[in-house]
Amino acid sequence: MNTKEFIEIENEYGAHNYHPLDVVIKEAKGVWVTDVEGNKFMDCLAAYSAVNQGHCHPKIMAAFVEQAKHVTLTSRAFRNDQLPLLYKELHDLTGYEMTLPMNSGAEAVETAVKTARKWGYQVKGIAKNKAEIIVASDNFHGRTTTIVSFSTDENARADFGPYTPGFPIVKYGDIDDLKAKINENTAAIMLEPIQGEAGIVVPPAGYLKAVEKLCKENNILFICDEIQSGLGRSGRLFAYYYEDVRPDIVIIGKALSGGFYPVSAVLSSKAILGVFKPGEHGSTFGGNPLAAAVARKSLQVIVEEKLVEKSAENGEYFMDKLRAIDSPHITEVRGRGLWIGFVLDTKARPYCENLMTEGILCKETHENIIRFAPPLTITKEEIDWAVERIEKVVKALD
Ligand code: IF1
Repeated sequence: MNTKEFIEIENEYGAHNYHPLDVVIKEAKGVWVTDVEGNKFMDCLAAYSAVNQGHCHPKIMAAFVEQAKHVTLTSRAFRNDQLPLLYKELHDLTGYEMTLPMNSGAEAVETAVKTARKWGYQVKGIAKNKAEIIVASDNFHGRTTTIVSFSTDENARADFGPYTPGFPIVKYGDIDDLKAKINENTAAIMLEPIQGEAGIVVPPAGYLKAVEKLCKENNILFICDEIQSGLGRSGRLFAYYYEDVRPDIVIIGKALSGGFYPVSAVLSSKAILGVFKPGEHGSTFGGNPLAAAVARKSLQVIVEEKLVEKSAENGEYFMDKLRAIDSPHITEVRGRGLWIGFVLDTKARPYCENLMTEGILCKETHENIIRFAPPLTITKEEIDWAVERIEKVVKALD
């Protein structure tokens, strides 16, 4: 079957909740993917940072296949021999005392929300059903009904009400707005330390530090959603490292599985995750041995292959080269690590379509921003290859 035939079937039988580029991928390895026609492309999206380790990483694949031969799912009614080791390794890597495992990112965000509310009632003493969790404008935390309730993006939110109450929204990066919205019912503030979907928006210097201080002063939990920004993408293990803060709760997902499987988790202290007693929260698949084995190997690959350091170094290299492209349509090149927002004064979609013709896959965010976020395994030579083509596409559209 060819590209056109696959697309026809997909359009006929699948819900149209996406508008993908018309490339039907059949194979992938490292930074490269191949479509059903045999065309090769560089992947500059990396499944929104889920494949930081590169596609089909051989070591993660081996762990996946090996574990699949033994046991894949026990449910949490019984124990398995992988989950305890994942817990320990996450503790050793991040310093957080405890982990609560889930599957999708949205489920982990929901878990953090439930944690903060329960903590608000049981530890802080907030009056019944009054707990508030402050979130930021232009946030992206997932797609459940509660999470879209506090989205400021009408596309993500419209016609999904009635909405879950209890989520005041503050302007991202504005510490005074946050100060004004804190009250005795505030249980937590939840932020992306760098906003992804908003267009790789880095907050003003000192913002996260000021948030942490306000949280400490007011007995409020500081929650960082590191689902997209974490595990090396930003050039640090976690993006919050840039301001030397220590969130009370960190949410991870995506690259936790190197793209093999949905694996997410909430990291926190014993005092905070201790609010959950048996039966109060869970998931059929969360913490299953296949997920745990894949996550263990995915973390090991990040450390062993120095992907965090590579992201920092090659991100600078990539960004410098992009900044050197001279075009009246480029308004800004920004980001951290291999997480780059290429801001245009015009629609980004035609650029993405032409980049695809040149052999580069990437995705616009909002109307006018292209994000470049390749697997962290990308080499300088591959970046040179990409920049040559990006420059060609930019010039052709000038
Ligand atoms: C889609 C965006 C990226 C996330 C953060 C939680 C989640 C995500 C910071 C939920 C998910 C994904 C979802 C995916 C596209 C993608 C995305 F454009 F929508 F915003 F990456 F930028 N927190 N982000 O970025 O995790 O439940 O999806 O596992 O919805 O199409 P999930």
